[in-house]
Amino acid sequence: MMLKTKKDKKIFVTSPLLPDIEDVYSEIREIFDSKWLTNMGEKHKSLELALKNELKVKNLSLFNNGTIALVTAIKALNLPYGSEVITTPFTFAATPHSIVWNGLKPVFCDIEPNTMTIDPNKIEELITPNTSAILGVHVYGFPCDVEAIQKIADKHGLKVIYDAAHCFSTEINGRGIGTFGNISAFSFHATKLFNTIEGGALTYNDDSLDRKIYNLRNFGIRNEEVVEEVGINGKMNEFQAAFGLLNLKIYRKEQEKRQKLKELYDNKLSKIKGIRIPKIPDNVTNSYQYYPIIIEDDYPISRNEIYDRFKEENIFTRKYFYPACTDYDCYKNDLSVKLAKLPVTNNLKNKVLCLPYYGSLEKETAEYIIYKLQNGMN
Ligand code: T4K
Repeated sequence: MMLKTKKDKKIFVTSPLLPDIEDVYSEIREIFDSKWLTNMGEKHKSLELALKNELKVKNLSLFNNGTIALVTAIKALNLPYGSEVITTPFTFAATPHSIVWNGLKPVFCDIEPNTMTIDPNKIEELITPNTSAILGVHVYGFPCDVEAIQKIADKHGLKVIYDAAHCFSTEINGRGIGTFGNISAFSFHATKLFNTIEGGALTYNDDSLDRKIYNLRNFGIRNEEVVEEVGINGKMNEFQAAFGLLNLKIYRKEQEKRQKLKELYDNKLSKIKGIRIPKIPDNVTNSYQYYPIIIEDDYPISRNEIYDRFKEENIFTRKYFYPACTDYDCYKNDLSVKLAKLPVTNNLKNKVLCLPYYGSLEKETAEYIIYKLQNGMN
């Protein structure tokens, strides 16, 4: 089997969801007419309201990107300076970096083998008198065990933050994913299912966090004469918000296409010896953000060899999340990182491969990817 397009076209792990360009022009025209480009304008207000409903959350604050949102979430909880935050090493760099940017210490906990999220059974042994919070990541859109984590947090008086970058629109038993824990941070980066080019949001149930988060996002400025807090500039601009309003109208269609692609991949790939497909729990709606597969030891070649062979054919799969955060130069020499027991992470980081996964991926390309995997990449 040959892929017709393989020589002249690069196939990436994702392709951004783009609204109709004519609709974008008309949004830009409105922004030009209004001469209001940023600082919580009309588009910003509309998107905040629309997303609050879409994500079924009580409070939502937009941000200029997911990382600044996460940094601000941690800051808003007033955790004691230098305290420890238990988190996962199986995530994007932004997660532990946000902890460190707050003057706190990430303590890495191993993950659960199916959902690849922080393993609640391994959290308690890491709690010390210096622990202040747990930061879980709903990685690839698989939710953390939110109930078990909340129980541990309540027992030990800890705050809970969720990095929800991968699970736009996910619900657990009909409840918006952004309503669990104290605060959740979403990313609306171009590579995310729902994107505002760059962007993000915080969601939270506690109304009293509203003023704090508003301040932290806007230099701490309350009005022309009052600066209440040492805030940062986390504001989303009107162009980003307009892009989001348009993508909000079309992301469900994109999810439907990805659902079909998932069915195609699932049907064929689940029958291949040596390939495991992690399963999303039945009570959870899928965000359709990533399509990770696990290359087990009984597959004829390794995950890295598969990655290299696809690359030779202009198909760029991704090894999210290899290296694990505990392998980064900036973390690996810390004594607690050296001593951390992370067998599941260290196994899975060498086995996960994210396949191209987006609505406009041609069926022929998906079938070619399947065919190659069925034939040991020969
Ligand atoms: N927490 C978690 C768990 C996250 O995964 C992320 C971000 C964050 C927090 C932080 O949120 P943000 O501050 O980013 O809002 C990408 C994204 O840049 C990053 O947002 C994302 N996670 C991460 C998992 O993936 P890279 O280094 O893989 O990006 P890059 O440039 O290699 O893009 C991946 C592929 O996407 C490319 O091969 C081609 C395609 N692509 C990319 C862009 C930017 C396009 O087709 N068009 C584009 O415009 O990090």
